Amino acid sequence: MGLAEAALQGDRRAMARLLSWVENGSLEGQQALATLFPHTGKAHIIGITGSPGAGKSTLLNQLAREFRDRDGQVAIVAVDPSSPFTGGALLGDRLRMRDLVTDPHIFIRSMASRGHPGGVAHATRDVVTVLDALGFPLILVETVGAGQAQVEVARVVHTVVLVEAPGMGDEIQALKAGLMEIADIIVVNKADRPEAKQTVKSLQSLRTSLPAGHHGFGTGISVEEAPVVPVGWEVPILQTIALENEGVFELTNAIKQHYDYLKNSGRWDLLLRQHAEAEVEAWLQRHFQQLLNQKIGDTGYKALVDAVVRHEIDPAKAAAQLLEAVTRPVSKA
Ligand SMILES: Nc1nc2c(ncn2[C@@H]2O[C@H](COP(=O)(O)OP(=O)(O)O)[C@@H](O)[C@H]2O)c(=O)[nH]1
Ligand SMILES: [Mg+2]
Repeated sequence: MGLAEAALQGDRRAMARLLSWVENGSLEGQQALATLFPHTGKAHIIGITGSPGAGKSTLLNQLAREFRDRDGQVAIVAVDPSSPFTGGALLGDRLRMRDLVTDPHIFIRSMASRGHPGGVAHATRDVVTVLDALGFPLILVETVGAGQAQVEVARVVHTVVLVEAPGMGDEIQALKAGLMEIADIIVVNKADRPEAKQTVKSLQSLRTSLPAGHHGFGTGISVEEAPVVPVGWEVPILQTIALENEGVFELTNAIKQHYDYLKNSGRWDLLLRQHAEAEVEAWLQRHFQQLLNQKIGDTGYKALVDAVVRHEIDPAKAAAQLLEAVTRPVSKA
């Protein structure tokens, strides 16, 4: 029996090894992904994003317990290298996570953000695919909300929860990073702080300043694919005190409501199509990159770019040459 089959039958050791393969983008991992693919498509995948220190991990810790009680099983994928799940956090935080780590109904995976040739987003997608195939009804993905790689998370998940902390001016950063555009639910955590009210207010005004129907269109989705139905989802702004488990139940409700909205409005199918396209595109790029490495190599590639820099060859012709070299049949020596 292969590792994928063993994992499908609930073998945790097999699961962990399988995830390592997949995370490293190894050939075995690719084969396992192919075996598992027919079993995917059932999980609700939720992204938890926001600046470092906003309280994402603490919130996730509480959310996971809540969802475990509702849905039986939860998987957590931490892409944040400083996550307490990876041991990179303060002792107090680590202690809070400890019972979670030993909970048989909660599976935690920390991503080593190096190693995968397709980058973090691709690695995360592959890991999520495995967890989906293994039957986790809910998969929570924690990412630090900075940079393009993080905005790419939107291509992996169905529901994006943006976590903000009061008094950090984060809302402006989130807007700049394009996170406001992709958020389905906004959470102001650390609502025990007096500045929380002000943060909620400024988020409300930022939300209304976004163009109507913006939603989900910050992720490279073409306009033709816009749903026929009205947008119909007003991004809620919730408050939580993750440390005291306050507002967490309401957040799980909002997440469930967003899931129902996706299903009932037809946006779910649209999302699946967008994800499928993004995945095919990512694989295409990876295959192409591999061929490029095999047939031209780094030096050959650089030489061609140098020629463009010297204006000896135009960029379009350089690209055409690369394509030709890559598709040329291997000559017999
Ligand atoms: N006052 C307060 N502190 C919190 C709250 N939630 C988390 N924290 C603290 O904020 C710090 C950062 O939390 P963490 O979950 O690691 O944030 P992350 O970097 O976004 O994952 C930790 O020391 C937490 O104990 C909260 O609701 N109120
Ligand atoms: Mg964290």
